[in-house]
Amino acid sequence: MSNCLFCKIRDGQIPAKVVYRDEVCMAFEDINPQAPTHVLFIPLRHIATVNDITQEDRETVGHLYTAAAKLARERGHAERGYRLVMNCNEDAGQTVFHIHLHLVAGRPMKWPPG
Ligand code: IU
Repeated sequence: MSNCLFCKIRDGQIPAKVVYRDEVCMAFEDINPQAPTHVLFIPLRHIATVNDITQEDRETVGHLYTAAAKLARERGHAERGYRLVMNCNEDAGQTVFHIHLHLVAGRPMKWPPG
């Protein structure tokens, strides 16, 4: 997607603090962190919303979770816990239309979210 912010981060056209990258996904620090750890995991392939995930994307989506859990472990968040969130469309507050898994950790969190 030529006009997608996260495709531009993927391609290095917009700078980001990249913390992980492999052949399927990458992760970078959220520009407006909501917790001591706030990292976004994106598939390299552009997928606009969770509504657009297909059967063929199952491994890719699973990959985002395993990569996020690995980073959470590496940063020492496994024991106390962390939150993984993927917002979909307006009511959930999605603002960037390239799916991204938020890894939020390092402070206690409330449920339900606002
Ligand atoms: P959302 O789930 O679509 O609401 O999350 C988008 C996130 O992308 C949000 O937490 C922003 O702070 C973050 N972000 C970013 O990391 N870099 C940017 O250039 C922009 C947004 I614009």
